[in-house]
Amino acid sequence: MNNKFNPTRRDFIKQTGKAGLAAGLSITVLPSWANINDGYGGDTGIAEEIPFEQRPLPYAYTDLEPAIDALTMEIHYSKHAAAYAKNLAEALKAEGVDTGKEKLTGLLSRISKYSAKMRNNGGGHYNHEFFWRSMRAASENNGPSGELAATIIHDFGSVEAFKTQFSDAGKNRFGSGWAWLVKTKEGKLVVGSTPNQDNPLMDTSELRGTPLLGLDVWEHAYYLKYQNRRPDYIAAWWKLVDWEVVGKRM
Ligand code: MN3
Repeated sequence: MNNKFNPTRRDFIKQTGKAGLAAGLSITVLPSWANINDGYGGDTGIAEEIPFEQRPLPYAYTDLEPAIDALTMEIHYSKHAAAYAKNLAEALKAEGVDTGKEKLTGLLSRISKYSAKMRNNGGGHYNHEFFWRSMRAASENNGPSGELAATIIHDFGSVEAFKTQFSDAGKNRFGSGWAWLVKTKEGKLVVGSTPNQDNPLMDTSELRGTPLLGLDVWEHAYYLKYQNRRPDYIAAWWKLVDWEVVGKRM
């Protein structure tokens, strides 16, 4: 197994701990990848910026068990997601995108001007990098807090009502796609879904806004363990959501 792509949690903490010391902090609340306010998602507002290359996972393949099994994580990350990153690199080169100047969120906000290959793989790469960092090892009593919880309750009625709506968006997405929680231009939280590897940053998408949480409901994300039982995968996945990251994104 390649260490570069399968960091242990200890390595991860060691790295981010160093970054925290370099920044004059005793400990980092969020690791360095969570520099979430340096990108501009076109007319959708400020969205989490993501590099054009695949980053190491912030946890080991085994860390999300039992909700997501290690083999699914390994194949999902090292085969499926790696292919999106590779194909995106090809499309960027073929279509003359200067990745020194362009940002992924900006490119996605003007995706209608690019090829289907750019759309599928630019979206695929962004969505997976976003997804990996929306999760952490499962914990009990996991839920939103603070301003995020208050806004969810304001916009959906309750946290449970929000989770039901989000789960339904994932269950009801026909074929392959994603369920999302987004913040609209007007500052309202909205749940929806996108087909294939589209996302709410794309100018081609019906659902527009700043993504706060995304769930991969492609069969490759759950089939080994859950087969056709997408609802069971979604129910188990809630235990993995890193609400701290979701709150920072808001
Ligand atoms: Mn996937």
